[in-house]
This record gives sequence, structure tokens and C-alpha cells, in this order.
Amino acid sequence: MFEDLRGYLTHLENQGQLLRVSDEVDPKFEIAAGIRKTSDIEGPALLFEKVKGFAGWRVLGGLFATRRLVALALGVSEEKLLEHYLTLEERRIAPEVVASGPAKEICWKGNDIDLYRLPLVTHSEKDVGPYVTIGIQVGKDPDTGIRNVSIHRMLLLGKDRLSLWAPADHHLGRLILKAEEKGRGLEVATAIGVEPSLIIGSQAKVPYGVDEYHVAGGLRGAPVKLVRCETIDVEVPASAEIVIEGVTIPGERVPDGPYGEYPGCYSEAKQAPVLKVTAITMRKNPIYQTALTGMPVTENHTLIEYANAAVIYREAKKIVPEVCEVYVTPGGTFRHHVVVSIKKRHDDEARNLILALLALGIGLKQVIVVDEDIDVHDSTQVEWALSTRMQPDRDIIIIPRIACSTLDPSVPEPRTTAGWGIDATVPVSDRERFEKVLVPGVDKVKYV
Ligand SMILES: Cc1cc2nc3c(=O)[nH]c(=O)nc-3n(C[C@H](O)[C@H](O)[C@H](O)COP(=O)(O)O)c2cc1C
Ligand SMILES: [Mn+2]
Repeated sequence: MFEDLRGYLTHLENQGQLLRVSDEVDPKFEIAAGIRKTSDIEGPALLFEKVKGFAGWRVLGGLFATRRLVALALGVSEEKLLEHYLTLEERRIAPEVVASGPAKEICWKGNDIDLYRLPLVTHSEKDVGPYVTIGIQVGKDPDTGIRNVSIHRMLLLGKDRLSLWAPADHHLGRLILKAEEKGRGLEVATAIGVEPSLIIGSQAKVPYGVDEYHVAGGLRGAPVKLVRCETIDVEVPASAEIVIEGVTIPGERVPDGPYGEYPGCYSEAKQAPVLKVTAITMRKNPIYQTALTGMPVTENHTLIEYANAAVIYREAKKIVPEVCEVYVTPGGTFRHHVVVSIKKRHDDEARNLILALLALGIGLKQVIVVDEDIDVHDSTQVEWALSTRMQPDRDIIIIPRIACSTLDPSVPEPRTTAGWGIDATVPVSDRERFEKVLVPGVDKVKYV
């Protein structure tokens, strides 16, 4: 358990997983280039200590660039990440509100508010501008007051204006629409530079009405300490590096994009709500954090992998009691494709599983089901199962028109995709024909 982001960075540095970059870097592309490179070579997280045009600021990037970094943040082994995550995600520990904290060391209100003084990063070649990409947004349901914590990108629009890309299929998007129905804006705080369990917890696929601060508490094994915002009725982590307080402007939308998105393509300009900033507070010598998305694998992918795998595993267990392994694949952006292995006891189990997972509502588009002897992580074994255990006319199910991610560029209409499933399992009554060829004694060979 780490007290705050700085405590975690010390731990990372001790593990050789944080690199300080002392050369000056431009927040336009150069920081993102560093994150791209470290993501591609399974490198360390990067702390940029000299940022062009932003004296006194440091920028952290690639904090979750690899699975190893996600495992370090949770304090578990990389090999057993899903197993540990499944247990940790189920624990709930309520947050604690404290009187004050380091997040309040500096406070800009009124005319002092100036987003241009923050080192916002421009990431990909065709991005329309600089974005905040890894702040946790906190908002409350206008009826129940229950909090939601999630991550949404924000485009810099002016001194005190940001877009807030929170579509209706995410909880914050719903909260904004609910407030607008009452003719109000939604108060939203964005905390940047928080202890890692808060980021990971914000990605948990928990139902509407579950406060993700409780999930983050469970992940870290201790309550998250919160402070009240200055200008809005929202609570934020007491030791956040930076907090941007604001209110959405009811009914207002701005074009947001193009932006290099997680499928590895640019999203076209979308209509996004607008946030009017009411205060900015921060620690002394603040660390601004940014995250890259784009071609898999980036931290935008690693952060979602286990949240998705966990919800798929739980759902799969309801349909097939003997689910073995679940793998959401990197080529499938850790969102669109999953391979599930099962111990099959009757013939149509796999088909039911495919239908249930396509209906899960997390953006799955392709579900492959294999038997327990296939390693879901090994694409050659999965392909072998497809090539020897599957007949396309019998074993492929295509479901037209299911709800999907807003960002898949192949879909004919926004949010609507076809889904497909492949049952690559062996028929129960006919197992002998599929017996694998084995050579006896391979494990006794010592000379190679
Ligand atoms: C780095 C990063 C950036 C993200 N950016 C966005 C975004 O701009 N818009 C969005 O809707 N979701 C974005 N997400 C995904 C949501 O934060 C995620 O689906 C979250 O679990 C939604 O929370 P909810 O279930 O409370 O709606 C991002 C995730 C990560 C890790
Ligand atoms: Mn939520």
C-alpha cells in the first residue's frame, strides 16, 4: 500500500522501474514519443524533469505502460495478476474524509485559473490539441448523491474550459445527462497524479451506483483519504498532485477530436460536453501525469485488461461452471476479442457462453471458446483449435446489431456492431477422433 503517488514512485525507482529523464522535452509529441517507446520495449515508467515552457513542473508518463507495472501497482505477481485482481476487486473499503491534505497546498480561483499554465500534452500526430488523459473524474448522481469515479479525456479549450468526453454508455455521461434533465450542470472534479489503486479501481467494471473509491480502497487494503473540493460538492484524494474543479455547461457540446484512440485509429470529432473550471488546486512542485493511447499496447490497454477479464470470467462462470481461463487479447485491443477455455460437459455450453458474453455490454465483438487443453494465451494453439476442431458453417454464430464501443472504426453505425462467436471445442460424444498425437518419453530427454 502506498500513501500517495510520490510514495509509489519511490517504490518504482527502487525496483528499477522508473526512469528520470533530465533532457528537456516538448509537451507536444516528445513526451508521448517517450511513452510510445517505453511501451513498445516493455520499459520503465518515465518522469520528465524538464518540460519546455513549464519551469518547475515534472511530467509523469507510462506509469502503467506494461503489465509488469500494473502488477507492481497492485503489489502482486505478474503471472497471477488476474487471479489476484479477481479477489482484490471484490473487497470494498469505504473512503475517509479528512480535513485537509497536500492537494490544497496551492489554490487558484477566479482570475488565477489558467489551464495554459499546466503542462498538458499533445500525444499523436493528428490529435486536435493537448488533452488531459489520465485524471480520475469524480461526479455525483443528482438524485442519490452516490459518487462515480472514472477516467475521461479532456481537450484544452481555453483558460478555464475543457471538453469532457464522457459518452452516455459510461456512468459519468449518464450523470451529466441526468443533471441536464434538471436544467443543471454536473459538478465534476478531476484529480491528476493519484495513488495507483485509484486509477486501477476507476477501471473496474462495477455497476452504476457503486462508488469506485470503495473499490480502490479494497485494492489498496485501506481507506482512500479524501478532502472536500473548494468550489463544488465533490470529494477528491487528499494527496492528489492536481485537482481541477468544474461544472458542465448544460446543453453545450463542442467538437472533440480527431484524437488517436485505443483501436489504433483516430476518432473523428465527437460532440462532447464542456466543463467550466471553477478552481485548480495542487501540491507544491506538482507532478502532472499523462497517459498515451493509440496502437495497442499502451497504458490505456493494460489498465482495462484485467477489469475486462474479471467481468468476463465472472459472467462465464454463471453459464459454464468449469471455466478454465480467460484471455482478452492485445490484438483485440484488450476490449473486442476474448478467448475462453472451458471444461465442457455437454454440447451446447460453448454456444450459450458466446451469447452471454456478446450481451455483456463491455464492447466484446469476438468470442472464441476452446477446450481446457488449449492455452488461451498461445495464439498458435488457439489457431490450431480453430483449424482442427471447428467447422465454420456449424460453429460460427453471428449476431447482427449489438451495442458496442463508440470508437471501433469498422462499424456501419456508431455504437452498433455485429458480434461473432466461434465454438472451437470438441463434441463431447466424439472425443476419440480428436485425440492429440503424443510421443512418449519427451520429458525424459535430457540431451537437448
Ligand atoms: C487512460 C484512460 C483513458 C480513458 N479515457 C476515456 C475517455 O476519454 N472517455 C471514456 O468514455 N472512457 C475513457 N476511459 C475508460 C473509462 O474510464 C472506463 O471505461 C471506466 O471504467 C468507466 O467508468 P464507469 O463504469 O463508471 O462509467 C479511459 C480509460 C483509461 C485507462
Ligand atoms: Mn461507475
